[in-house]
Amino acid sequence: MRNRRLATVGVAALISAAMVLTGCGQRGGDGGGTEPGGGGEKKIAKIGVVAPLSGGLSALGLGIRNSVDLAIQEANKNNEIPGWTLELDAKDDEAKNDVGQTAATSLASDPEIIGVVGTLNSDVAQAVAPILSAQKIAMVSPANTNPSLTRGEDFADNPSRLYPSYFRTCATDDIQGPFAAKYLYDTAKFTKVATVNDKRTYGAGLVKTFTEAFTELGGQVVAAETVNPDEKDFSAVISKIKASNPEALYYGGQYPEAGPLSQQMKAAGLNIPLMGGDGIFDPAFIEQAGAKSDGDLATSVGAPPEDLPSAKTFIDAYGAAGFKEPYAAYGPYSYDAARAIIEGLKVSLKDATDAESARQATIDAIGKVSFDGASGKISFDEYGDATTKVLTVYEVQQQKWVGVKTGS
Ligand code: ABU
Repeated sequence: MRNRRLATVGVAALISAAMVLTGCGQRGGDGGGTEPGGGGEKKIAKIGVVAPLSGGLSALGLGIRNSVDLAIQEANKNNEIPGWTLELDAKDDEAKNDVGQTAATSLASDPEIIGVVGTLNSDVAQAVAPILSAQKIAMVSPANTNPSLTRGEDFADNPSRLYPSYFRTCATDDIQGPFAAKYLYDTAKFTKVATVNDKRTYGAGLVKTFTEAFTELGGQVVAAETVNPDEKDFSAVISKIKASNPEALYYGGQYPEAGPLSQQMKAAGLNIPLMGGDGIFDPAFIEQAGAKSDGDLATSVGAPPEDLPSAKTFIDAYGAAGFKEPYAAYGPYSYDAARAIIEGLKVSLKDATDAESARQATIDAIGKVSFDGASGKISFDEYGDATTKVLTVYEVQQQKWVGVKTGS
């Protein structure tokens, strides 16, 4: 009899071990505490990240990943979702649509994935969002600013939500472009500008909204040029722009191209400020643009985090966590994106047996969140857009980005 009981205990232990090894959704938790019926075992829900973790834009992508990691570590430590352990699964999209698509497909095939923070790039999001949406996986971007992702191509006149599982914590380019236009026209008093965009969804869309607002204010766009993403020699486009005699250049794209463009403009004698959007707001822009970049400008999402009382806890915790890379432009927004998912999970996982069956309830709960985040108040409108829309103009002063105007 005693031997039979020992054998039964042994088989149970083997099954339990096999479930752990085959990833059947329960592992020993690290948050402590025995849950009713859980026997001390915790179920697993994973939050994915899709962002550029390598390549030219990795300064932004690694800040996104680390900030999500911090939110997950804190939620586990504080046992915020009793009975569950949250895990991070970060995938590199290399800022490329096809790589992002592969990353999203891999995440979507994992039943433990319940939400994803990302992407950085709006066009990568156009490839990723349909895949995650089809599997009812919530996606919260801290950085996609192209308005069509939430409100469709006709976002101004006939908005229509494209992906029911897509949300974002940042402001959008239909606000960012006009915000920059108003600064150049009203504050800097420039009436003639040239524009250049990198032909990608974000860059082309940003220049369009800038141009509409700048001309409406009474300004003139004296040259409108494009460059190819990854281009590094801008001599031809600089010659064309120089001939049109602009007072500033507005660039739609990101810092790996904007930095060298600014450097080459000044070297060619075109000593005018280059202004861009959040895609150029990183110290890497200044490093590449060089000593003559003082006076260049960028808008970025939110108020400067170091001026925000709400961001102080995040900044301190990020420092204490010992990440190698800075949180960069989207740190507070990425932390808030992960927090929005975690707030949703507090509702959706409460009585759930597994992560996969709680996906729709998670999307529904994220749509209703309202909390004070690192970047400010976090909630979403009926399209999945952030209800708080704050932007800041930064200027390069003595080789550092300095906030010069914040508004909404
Ligand atoms: N918002 C800047 C990051 C790039 C993008 O939206 O494509």
